Amino acid sequence: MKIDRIELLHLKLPLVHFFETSFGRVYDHEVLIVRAESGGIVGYGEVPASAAPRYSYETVQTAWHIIRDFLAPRLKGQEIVAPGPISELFAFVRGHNMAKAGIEMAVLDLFGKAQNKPIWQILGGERTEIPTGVSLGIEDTVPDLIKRVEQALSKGYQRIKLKIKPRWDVDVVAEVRKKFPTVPLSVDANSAYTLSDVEHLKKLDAYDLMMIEQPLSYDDYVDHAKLQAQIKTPVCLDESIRSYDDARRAFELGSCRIINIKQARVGGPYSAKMIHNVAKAHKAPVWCGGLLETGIGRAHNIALATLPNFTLPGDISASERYYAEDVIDPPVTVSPQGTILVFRGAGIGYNVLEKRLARYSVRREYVLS
Ligand code: OSB
Ligand code: MG
Repeated sequence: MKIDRIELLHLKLPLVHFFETSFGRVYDHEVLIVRAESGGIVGYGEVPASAAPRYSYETVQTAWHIIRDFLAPRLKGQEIVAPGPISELFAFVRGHNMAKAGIEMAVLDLFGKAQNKPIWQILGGERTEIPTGVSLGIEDTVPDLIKRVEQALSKGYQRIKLKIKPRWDVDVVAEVRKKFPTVPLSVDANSAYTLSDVEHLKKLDAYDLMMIEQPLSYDDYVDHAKLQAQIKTPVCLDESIRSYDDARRAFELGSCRIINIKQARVGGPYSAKMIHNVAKAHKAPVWCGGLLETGIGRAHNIALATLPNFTLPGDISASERYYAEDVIDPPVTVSPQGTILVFRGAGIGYNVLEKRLARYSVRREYVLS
């Protein structure tokens, strides 16, 4: 298969509710949609990079630059013989995993549609229904947060993840745990702490948390290993794991017991699958994280989460939690049991609403034609 054209769309979508992490509050989200065409078929991928380099150094602007000036030209005239990692093709660009992932997702969708198969089957997934949870941001008050937890539980979500930061952590978790004694609960610090906080973080061990996600620096393995040795709560790494080798290093050092896999962060669905495999070899469970994706990235995440070692509920929530109008039809919904039924259709299995892409686009351009 040859890629005839690639169009990039920069979308800006208002969130139904602001989202606050240890690095700040956002009211809308910016992403790139990669629209790749081959022989009249259209494949879609997503770069959920956001406007500012907070979670990652990548932004929608850096991804635009990297795709337009380096990655897309590399695809010109290139025969892609099978769905799979296109990482070798892009290895000449260091880093910029989100930009690479957006293209790999679009190519996978193209192959799925060409072969009339859902992308999860091409990836080797097995699940027809995936368990799911929700990630709840920092609120102005604890009662506000408790209300959000109640809402999420009434929708069926199987586990609640709370964003924490210094001064919004142990006391907040204590109150939530008191109100919901048996709910599967986890916390995510997005690198808000250092090893000097060990004594404070140890207090979280009292609340039966499934895990603490990325408590320390975004590029660290050594301090996380020291922390894991001193706390009972399993450490889960998110930001620190960008590749198969990162995952291997983390397991060798004892830096974590769980990995949050985001295909955008690790360079695409096939790198994500390799990390899934190395975790499985270490008998460590994984789950599928999210970056506030539109329905396009969300569909790719659902596909990834059908792989067998995605045994923990992920951060793949219903479209309505993020956006009043998603760009896919039907929107992603969550069952009262807290599961998402895996799509049956070819490729990403959802119809992409081109009119909505147009409505939310602030810029679009053919980067390969
Ligand atoms: O650390 O998992 C994270 C959102 C934006 C940036 C980082 C993270 C998150 C989430 C939300 O936790 C996941 C989602 O619901 O898409
Ligand atoms: Mg995280």
